[in-house]
Parts: sequence; C-alpha cells; structure tokens
Amino acid sequence: MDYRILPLHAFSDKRGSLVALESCKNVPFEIKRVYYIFDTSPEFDRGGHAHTNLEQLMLCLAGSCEFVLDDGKCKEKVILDSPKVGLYIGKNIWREMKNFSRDCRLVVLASDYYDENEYIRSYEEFLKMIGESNE
Ligand code: T46
Repeated sequence: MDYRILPLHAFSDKRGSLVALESCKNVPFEIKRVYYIFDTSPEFDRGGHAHTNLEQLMLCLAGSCEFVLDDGKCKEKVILDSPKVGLYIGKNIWREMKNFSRDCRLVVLASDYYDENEYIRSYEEFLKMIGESNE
C-alpha cells in the first residue's frame, strides 16, 4: 500500500523544537497547497474518499487522530499523535479519519491545488477503479 510514516528531524534545544519541511526533500513531492483541520471531535469522522492524482503528507501538530487506509485489498490503521512524524499517503488510497481528539491540529501538505473532480467519494467506484487499474 502506498503510504509511509516519515520520521522528521527536529532541531531541539532548551528553547523547544523546530521541524523544517522542504518540497522534494523531506517532503516527497512539490507542495502546492496547505490546509489544516482543527475544532475536531471524537464523535465525528472525516474522509471517506480517495484521490486519483494527489499525494499528501499529514502532520499532527497536537492531539491525535486515526487514519484507516485501504488500497482495495487490505486496510491498515495508523495513529498520528506526534509532530515528529509525517504520514505520506500516495494516490488511490481510500482514507477514513476517526477518533480525533478535541485538541487535534492536523496540517496537510498536498501535491496539487484543490480539485473536487479528483476525489472519489464512492467506495464502490473506488473498488471498480482499483480493479481496472490492476487489469
Ligand atoms: C483528505 C483528508 C485528509 C476546500 O475548499 N479546499 C481544500 O483544499 C480542502 C481540503 C477542502 N475544501 C472544502 C471542501 C469541503 O466543502 O472544505 C470542505 C471540507 O472538505 P472535506 O469534506 O473533503 O474534508 P475531509 O477532512 O473529509 O478531507 C480532507 C481533504 O479534503 C482530503 O483531501 O485527504 O482531509
């Protein structure tokens, strides 16, 4: 499955810690968009879609949340609860996000501009597309 947990180097000293992110260096794509998610609740899930062409790096700067990643063959759960790692998600991965802590601060770096037409929001359509691309 095309996802990786990337350890991020933190410059830490008595003042605190700093992590630097650079396109095509420790971020494995050119960053074209950044968005963030906050005011979350464990009662409400997010996601429930895949992207045909988008790569993203998820950074949980505070609190925690859970990603369930699915390539149509298997599902894997990743808990994000540290600003010292990034979760890279490649193309054609169905994702569901759940168990958000109320203090979760999720920052997402994306390889392209927002395009609603590039979302697959039907799981049946996702499975069909994965099946076709594996033929
Ligand atoms: C993803 C997960 C991790 C925009 O107008 N521009 C944007 O760049 C984004 C990301 C969203 N929106 C609008 C579209 C919706 O009206 O913001 C609203 C909420 O978006 P959505 O329901 O897609 O949010 P999530 O948390 O379910 O999914 C988001 C990303 O959309 C998605 O790419 O991988 O976070």
